[in-house]
Amino acid sequence: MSEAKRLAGEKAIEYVEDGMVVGVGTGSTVAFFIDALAGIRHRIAGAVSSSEQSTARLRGHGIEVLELNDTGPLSLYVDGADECDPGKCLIKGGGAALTREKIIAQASERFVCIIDPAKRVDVLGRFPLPVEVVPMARSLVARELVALTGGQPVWRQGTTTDNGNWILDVHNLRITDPVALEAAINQMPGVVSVGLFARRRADIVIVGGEPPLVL
Ligand code: ABF
Repeated sequence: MSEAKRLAGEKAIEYVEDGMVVGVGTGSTVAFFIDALAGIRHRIAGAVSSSEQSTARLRGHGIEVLELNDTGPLSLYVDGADECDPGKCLIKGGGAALTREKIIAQASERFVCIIDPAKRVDVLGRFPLPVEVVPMARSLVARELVALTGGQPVWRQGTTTDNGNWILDVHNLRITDPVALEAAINQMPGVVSVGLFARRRADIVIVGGEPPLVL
C-alpha cells in the first residue's frame, strides 16, 4: 500500500506551479508528497503546514514553512484522507490534525486529495469519524453524538491535538448526507471541528496506482 501512496504523492507534484506557497497536509501519503516537493523546492515560495509532524519534515528538506496569516489565500492544498466517497467528500483526522487541515483546505482555491485505493468507499463511515473537542466538553459532546448519530464515540485516550484538545472517534456510522451531518456536529458547543470534509470537499482526488487515477 505504501507504493500506492508514493505514486499518489508524486503525481500531486504536477499541480505545483512556480512561485506557489503550497498548503501541505499530514500523514503517510503526504510524507511522500513532501519528499517529492523537496526535489523542486527552489521553484516554490514555501509551504503552509497542517501539523508539527509535516512542519518538521518540510524543514528537514530545507522548505520554508510560512504562517497562513501571512500568506493569505493559497492556490493549492495537498492532503490525504482516511475515506473518500464518490462525491469527493472525505473523512479525515486519523492523524489528529483535522482542524488545521480544515482551515488550510478552506483557505485554498484547489484541494488535491491523495489516497491509496483502499480509501475509496461508496458511503463514508466505516472509518471512525474523528471529532476534535475542547477537553471539558468531552462527555457532553459524546452524549450528543450518540443521540444525533446512533454511533459510538470512543475517546482517543493519550492523544492531544496540536491545539491542546482531545479527539472522539465515532464508530459505526453510515453517512448518507455528509453535508448535513457536518453542519449538525459543527453546531455542538465544545466541538472544535469534525473530520467530515463535505462542504469544502476535495476538488481533485488522486488514487495511487500504476498509473495513478485522477478523479
Ligand atoms: C491526514 O492523514 C489525515 O486527515 C488522515 O487521517 C491521514 C491520511 O492517512 P495516510 O497516512 O494514509 O495518508 O491527512
